[in-house]
Amino acid sequence: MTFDLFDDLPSAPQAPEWLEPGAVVLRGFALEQAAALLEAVDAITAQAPFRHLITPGGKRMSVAMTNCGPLGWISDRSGYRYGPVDPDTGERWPAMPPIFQQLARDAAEAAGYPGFAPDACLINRYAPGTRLSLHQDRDEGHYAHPIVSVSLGIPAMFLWGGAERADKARRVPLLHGDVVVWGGPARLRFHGVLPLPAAQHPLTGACRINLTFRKAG
Ligand code: MD3
Ligand code: FE
Repeated sequence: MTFDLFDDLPSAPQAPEWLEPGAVVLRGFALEQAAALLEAVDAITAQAPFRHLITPGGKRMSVAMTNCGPLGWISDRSGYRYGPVDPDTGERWPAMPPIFQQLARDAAEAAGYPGFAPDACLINRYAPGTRLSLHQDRDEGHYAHPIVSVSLGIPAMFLWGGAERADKARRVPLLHGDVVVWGGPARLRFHGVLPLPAAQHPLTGACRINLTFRKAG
């Protein structure tokens, strides 16, 4: 097990941690590929830059987002949806790199969902102070497929709620290299991210990148 100056925490793959049936944290699952994943993010954002989307209610999201793969998640005054084209460039979203597809497939399989073939990868960028308020992911056609999320860079405190917005939420720290798989009964849980504390990571600087893989089409 190795420790570093930045977080004093183990940086090695761990045994699966089940949050509840259908939701499992695979600590360190993406550590080995982290640098390659971040290089691929740089190539994607050169084609489809990070942007702050506007919610249907007219608010600017504090998380900066972009996408890769056949479908991308977008929000504007007319609503939330998935679409094949980046509204900022008029071009299709960049292709999903093979290392993304393989990691999503491997993580889903490790959580009991073999054969996961996502068609959408939302890339979220958090700076210190960025938050994501409690919400459900309900814009995908297929709740039968899991969602795979990959955390890179500085740590975040994830909020894991219940079936109702008012249900008490648990706090789950998500660190560089952690992968979470959400499926079955956990798929429609309310969830969010607390405002990020200031921190530095050697690979990302003062930022957190989260990849979420979905079957949206
Ligand atoms: C639980 N992103 O993009 S990833 C999102 O850290 C989103 O960027 C957060 O919530 C982030 O929609 C959390 C973990 C996650 C993703 C999807 C879920 C948790 C989930 C879907 C259902 C339940
Ligand atoms: Fe979400």
